[in-house]
Amino acid sequence: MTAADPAVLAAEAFHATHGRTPDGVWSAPGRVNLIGEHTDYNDGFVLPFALPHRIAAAGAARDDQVLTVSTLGSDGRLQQADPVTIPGLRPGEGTGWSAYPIGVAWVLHQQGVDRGADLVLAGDVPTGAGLSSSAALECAVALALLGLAGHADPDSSRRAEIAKWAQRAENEFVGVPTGVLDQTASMCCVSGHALFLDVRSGDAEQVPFDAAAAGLRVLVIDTRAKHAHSESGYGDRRRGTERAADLLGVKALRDIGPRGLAAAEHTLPEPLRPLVRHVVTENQRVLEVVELLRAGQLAEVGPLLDTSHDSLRDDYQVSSPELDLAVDAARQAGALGARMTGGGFGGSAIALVREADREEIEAAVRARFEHAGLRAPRMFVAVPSAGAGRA
Ligand code: GAF
Repeated sequence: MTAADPAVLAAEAFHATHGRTPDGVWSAPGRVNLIGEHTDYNDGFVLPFALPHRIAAAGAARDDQVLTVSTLGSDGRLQQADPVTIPGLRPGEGTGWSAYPIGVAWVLHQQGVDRGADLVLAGDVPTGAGLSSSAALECAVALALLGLAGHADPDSSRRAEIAKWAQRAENEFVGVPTGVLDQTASMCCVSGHALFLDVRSGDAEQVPFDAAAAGLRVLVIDTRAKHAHSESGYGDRRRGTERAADLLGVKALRDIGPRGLAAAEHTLPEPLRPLVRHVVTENQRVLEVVELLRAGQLAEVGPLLDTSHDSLRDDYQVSSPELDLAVDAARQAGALGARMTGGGFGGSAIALVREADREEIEAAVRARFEHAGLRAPRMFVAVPSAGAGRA
């Protein structure tokens, strides 16, 4: 642990706010999705891994049912949300960041967990970068509230359930219609592995993913273009795929396999066809990447990342000029493959690169952004890290 460790920062900020040490500190990571984008809400396959970047929640139990939450901003200032009484909460309460922790308390109350708590949050997951800072916050708060109410550290099936509660907080309390990818990654990933999740069945496999041992790196390129219009764009795509599934008479697009794609497209109205094409082909790409990882053929994954990005750009239309530039620059400079990661409309791309080429690729991406008159992107190597837990 270093002084800049979110768990240390949260504990120190808790002490400064409440004049005592917290009863505990829980933290949860952001994620990169290696592949499987916009497949989760179609009952499909995803393959994320956790980042070392985390949100920590330092907390102490209260004797009443009041929740207080503060967050330490990147400027070092604490922002405090208005205290709320957990049993009286209604969706729509809380503004901005505070709706997320309050939403988690609302869901937990429905599960019979309503002990009041004082929480102080701190973290280093970049916000608005498509790296799941919201899910990290939700999962850290969920673990903190459960822990403070006397619940033991969750086992793996309970972790998947907590991820669904965190998703409900986001969907039903905050009002953002996301799938369960980000929360499951934050709760269930383990260090050194990518998580192969079948969203429909809930089956999960920890697939060893040690890029460094293969002389490779996953480079994250945060374009620093925030997800403009992401919420309406995301909801539109989601509704489009649900309508397509309805018209095709299936529960979800997961039920359309690659062999059924041509027939499915034929029966759908023109605007829905590319959405279906993306989801069906993306699910297939996830399965192929998992096979390659199981076989230790990491470098072979590159072309599938490329096709995934092209499908998200051309068929699903959730990329952005900045993401396309990052992907194109990385590919041109020798990346084995590159794609946007997360919901899109801004945020981050990932590039699979040989370690020997990494600095050159980073320089090339930086130069292309500068030439285009864009803010310098933030880049770092993503190492598959641990999921949520008590610090
Ligand atoms: C966002 C959502 F939160 C996820 O549920 C997922 O749909 C992703 O976009 C796209 O794959 O991160």
